Parts: sequence; structure tokens; C-alpha cells
Amino acid sequence: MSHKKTIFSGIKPSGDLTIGNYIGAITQWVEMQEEYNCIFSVVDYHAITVKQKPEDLRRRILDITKIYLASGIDPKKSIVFQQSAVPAHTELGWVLNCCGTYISDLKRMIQFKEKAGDKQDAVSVGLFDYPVLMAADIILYDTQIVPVGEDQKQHVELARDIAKRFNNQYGPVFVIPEALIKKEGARIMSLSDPMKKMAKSDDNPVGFIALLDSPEVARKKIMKAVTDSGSEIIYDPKNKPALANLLTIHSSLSGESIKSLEKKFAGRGYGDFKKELAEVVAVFLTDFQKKFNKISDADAKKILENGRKQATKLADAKMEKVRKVIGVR
Ligand code: AQP
Repeated sequence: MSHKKTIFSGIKPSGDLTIGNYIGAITQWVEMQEEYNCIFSVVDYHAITVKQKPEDLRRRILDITKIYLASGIDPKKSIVFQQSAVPAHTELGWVLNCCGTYISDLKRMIQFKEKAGDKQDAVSVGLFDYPVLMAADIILYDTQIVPVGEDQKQHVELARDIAKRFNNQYGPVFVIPEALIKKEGARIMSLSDPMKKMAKSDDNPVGFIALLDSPEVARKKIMKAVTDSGSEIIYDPKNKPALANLLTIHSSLSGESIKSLEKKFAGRGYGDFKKELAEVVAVFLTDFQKKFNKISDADAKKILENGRKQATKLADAKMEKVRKVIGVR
């Protein structure tokens, strides 16, 4: 590739993508395409860390690909591919499990603790181990920058540690990656609980807005969103976390600054603000889905196949180096 820095990021098809994924991750990727060598993956082997229906998984892999494209990811500029189609990811994941990762690293992971809750002994080994596969995804491509939402920062830090330990033992095989966290919109919270992040696998569909929700459903979800006490429209994440989240969503989708929204709604209540936000979200979804619906399954498959070829070339070269230094070649 060229002298440009390389970025890698991905989303797992574990649910229907939300505006949290869009605002926190995808919009940032779109902007970065001009400046960086970009590799964007549908990380399907991460989705099976929890139970998935095969037919849902199959559909979501294509849906996410179309969402990338509809958002402005350009396959002429960026590599777009499906993780499971490039076996080097799972192969390197295994090697890193053995060379560079400790059980104590994984026990510290906040996301594991949150997801496993009090069932830590009853969830899959994959759920526990998934940050190692994520480290493999990243370092396989000499990635320098990993644009992610705030929730993934700890996993990228672990990828750095693993890569450093591997290099210390076997020589400089991997580039040490860095997380890039967007300041605004880095963590979009659930509409039903502003202390929880908006997540696509949330059992409560009122908590998130899916990119493929109908504009009418989305409107209703906004009108039902919890708010804080008081009635003033001000951005105060500490005392008014629910409203701060709604202001962030508005600002991210409409492009209006939070300051200007505060001014516009001075002296007006939550009801007025929510009505406008519902409209902003509905307009955004209508426009987004128009673009999404123009892309066929066949188009998406073609792009994934092309991406597979490009990614395989890079990944296989790195994997061959790894096999040599650890002594299996
Ligand atoms: N609420 C969010 N706000 C901002 N960014 C977010 N991301 C996810 N949720 C938010 C970012 O989206 C990318 C995709 O992440 P992922 O699908 O691989 O895993 P995740 O972070 O676990 O996403 P979800 O939606 O919460 O999935 P489930 O519910 O299946 O676990 C990442 O860059 C993430 O930061």
C-alpha cells in the first residue's frame, strides 16, 4: 500500500445496527477515507460469541455491508470485507492466545463483565476470548489507527499490549496500533436508560433506534425516550444525562451545534425538543434507507468478494511471517 497510515475497524452482525454505531463509528470512517488506507470489516466471527440464528446472521452480514456503502464507504477507496472469509484472522487469534495474552488480561475487560454479568461461568469461551480475535483483526494489517467508540478503547489497548509482548519475544513483526476516539457522539446512550450505552443487541427495542427502523417507529421511540427532571433544554451530562444524549443525537444527525440547539430551545420544554428531534431522526432515516434500498444483495456480495481478495493478500503475507518466527515453518 502507499505511504498513508492504515486504519482498520469493523462492526459485528449481532443485531440490527443502531444510530449509535453510525454516529460513534461509521461517520468517522467515511471522513477518514481520503487520508488513510482504510480496511473495514463485517466481523462476523465476533457475532457468534453469543447465540445467533443462522438466517439472521446471513442477512445481517449483507445488511451491514449495504449500510457501510449507504453511509459513504467507497469500495474504490477502502477495502470492505467479511472477517470469516479471511481465515488468517482466526489463525492469528489462536497464535495470540498462546503468545502474548494472559487470562488476567481478559478478566479485566469491562465489556466481558457487563455482558456476562453474574453468568460468567455459563457464557461461551468465545465471549471471554473475543478481544484476542479483535487484536488479531487489527494487527494483521499493520494497522496504525483504530477508530472506535469509547466502549472499545480497552480492547484496543489490549491489542497494543499483545502486539508489544509478541514483538518482544519474536522481533518486530507487528505495528503497534492506537485507538482514535471521536469526542462528540463517542458514546450514544440507550433511550430507555441513559446510564447504559445504546446497543444493537439490547433486548428492549425502545432503547435503540436501528438504522433500518421505519421513520414512524423511530419517531415513537424518541417521543417515549426517558428524560430527566426539570424542563430546561441545557447540555449537562452529569445532571441531565438523558437530555444530553438526545442533544448529542440531534447535533450529530442535523449538524447543528449543541450550543445553537440550547439557544433555539431556550424557554421551551422537553416536548418541543423531542418533537423536533423525532423529525430530525425521521428525515435522516428516510434519506438513509433510500440509499440503502438501492443496493442489491448481489452488489453487496460482489463488493465483499473483491474485498476478500484484497484483504487475503495482506493477511496471508503477515501470517506467513508469524508462522516463521514462532517456528512452525
Ligand atoms: N452506543 C454507541 N455509541 C457510540 N459508538 C458505539 N459503537 C457501538 N455502540 C455505540 C461503536 O460501534 C462499533 C461497532 O461495535 P461492535 O458491533 O463490534 O460492538 P459493540 O461495541 O459491542 O456494539 P453494540 O452495538 O453494543 O453491539 P452488541 O449489542 O451486539 O454488543 C464500535 O466502534 C463501537 O465503539
